[in-house]
Amino acid sequence: MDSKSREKLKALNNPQVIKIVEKYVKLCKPAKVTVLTDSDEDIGYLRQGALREGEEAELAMEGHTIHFDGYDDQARDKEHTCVMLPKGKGMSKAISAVDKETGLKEVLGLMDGIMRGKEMLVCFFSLGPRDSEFTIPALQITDSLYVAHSETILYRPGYDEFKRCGDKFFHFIHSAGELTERQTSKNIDKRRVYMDLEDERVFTINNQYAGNSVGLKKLALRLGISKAHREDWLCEHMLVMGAKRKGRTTYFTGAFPSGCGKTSTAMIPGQSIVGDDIAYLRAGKDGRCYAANVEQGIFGIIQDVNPVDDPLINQTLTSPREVIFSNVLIKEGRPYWLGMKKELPDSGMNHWGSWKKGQKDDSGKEILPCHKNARYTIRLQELDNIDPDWDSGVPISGIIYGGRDSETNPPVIETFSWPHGVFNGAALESETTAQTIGKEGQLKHDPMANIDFLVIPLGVYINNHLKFGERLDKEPKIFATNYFLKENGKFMNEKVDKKVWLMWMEGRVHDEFEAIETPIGLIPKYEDIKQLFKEIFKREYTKEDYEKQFSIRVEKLLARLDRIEAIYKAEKDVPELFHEHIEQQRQRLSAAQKEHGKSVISPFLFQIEKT
Ligand code: OXD
Ligand code: MN
Repeated sequence: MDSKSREKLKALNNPQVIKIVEKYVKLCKPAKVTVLTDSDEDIGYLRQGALREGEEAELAMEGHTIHFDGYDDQARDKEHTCVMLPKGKGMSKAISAVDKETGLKEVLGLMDGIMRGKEMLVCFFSLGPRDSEFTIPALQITDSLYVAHSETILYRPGYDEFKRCGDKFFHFIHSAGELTERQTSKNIDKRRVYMDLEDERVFTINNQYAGNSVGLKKLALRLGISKAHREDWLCEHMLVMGAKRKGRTTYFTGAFPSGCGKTSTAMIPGQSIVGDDIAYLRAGKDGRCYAANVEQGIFGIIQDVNPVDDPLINQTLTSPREVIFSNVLIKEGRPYWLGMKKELPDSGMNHWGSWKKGQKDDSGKEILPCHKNARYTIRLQELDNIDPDWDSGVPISGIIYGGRDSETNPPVIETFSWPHGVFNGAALESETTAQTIGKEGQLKHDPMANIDFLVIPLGVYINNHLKFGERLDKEPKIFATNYFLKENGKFMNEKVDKKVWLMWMEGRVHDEFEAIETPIGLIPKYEDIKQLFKEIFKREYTKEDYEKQFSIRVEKLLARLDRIEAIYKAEKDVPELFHEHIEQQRQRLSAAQKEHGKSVISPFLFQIEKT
């Protein structure tokens, strides 16, 4: 460590930071240790370093760089991401866990000497707005210049927070491990992401894909869930946005599984974005729910970003500014991706290496020009639609739960109450996507779109949501959306239609639309939706469209309830209220089926809600 770095550490006057740094220098044995502050010079050092060492390369457009992860390191590795459980502690079936003693021994063993010949970077960030009730300082130690560079884009600088936080901070130790000549992680078989909730730290090694490596993202989300549980607030996989109608801004949060429309909801044209991925929710002194974006940037899926479907992001990614592209196709210094609505070149550099159309991988599978989980990394500040209050907690009026569901739920419903809304979120099912390793298109239970990140038992997590509502004087309304309903294999809605559902939800918050009461919740009236389609898109929305999309599919809904019930029956500590909601929903559905003598019931057969 040079004298400059030493000074920077000393100036923090934080013995716990020094202790941690010393510990991992000793264990990981880097050739050099560099400490970074929030200065432009230090931030520039990381970007320049990533280019110099080949973890990134410059592209033709100013400020744009490309980073590749290894061919087998393109998504979150659920299997090797584990909570280290102290003896005697239990965990839900869906959450991978390893005995703490065994896990620590294994991972610390793998970390011995893992940074040999490399530079260790010591960086300081703030999760959530700085110097606020939301702030969680985070110390990142990594040997990847790309990881550290990404974090300077995605997270608020936090060096000064460490002068006042004492030992209350999260810490993350990452190593990409040995690298190939392409600067990608070599020892994928030894990839591990191990979380220690008691000491609020995560070890992650032999990986580079940001969902595994960038400590402050999905790893901090997990530590946050555990901390929120202890302190009675909520840490959620949620966007935060301002919906704009009639000259007012109404804030919503929304939880959607990865790759299911979260970023595009936060980016609906004409609205404002606070955050697109992770939010902290707290009860304010005034009895309202406040949400803050944990991040200051977007690590977004690039597939299908094009001038029609995502005009704002498209414009941002095709003009000069700081952008890291990852795992796209590069030809003559230009990035190409799936769904960009441009013809892709037949060859170039991609996540495989030097690629040509028709190229097969070692297992004989044809390699796409660009990975489906290819990404871009940008600062929110680069967006014209950033909300003026993005850097503080905003009051939330609505919460949206949305899954990828081709055959069951209608495009939008309002739940009956906070507990009914929690029940809905807890029953969320969604088809799997390319954002985690494994098969796509499998229906999976994903409560609050947070199952991949839960580190507390499911029943406890659901109960925390119920209790949170009780602490509020004015709970947000809870809605459920489904953008992915299909008929004969074709989507029933256009991607942009989500704006209509949002405007309806906004209107409901302000008591401006009547709603129809169905067994599963309140749905819009045909006339209101027709009017919104006309106003927003000048498009005709027919009675047939409405009837197909908003029919109540009783049999499918009952089958879903059975699946959900079976999952929660196997869990401990599930609140009784949750089971009551399952039973009530079942009875309402069965009664409607009997009354109408059909298993698919037209929305026109239900009545307007009595107020
Ligand atoms: C993400 C994810 O990157 O959830 O946000 O995978
Ligand atoms: Mn996410």
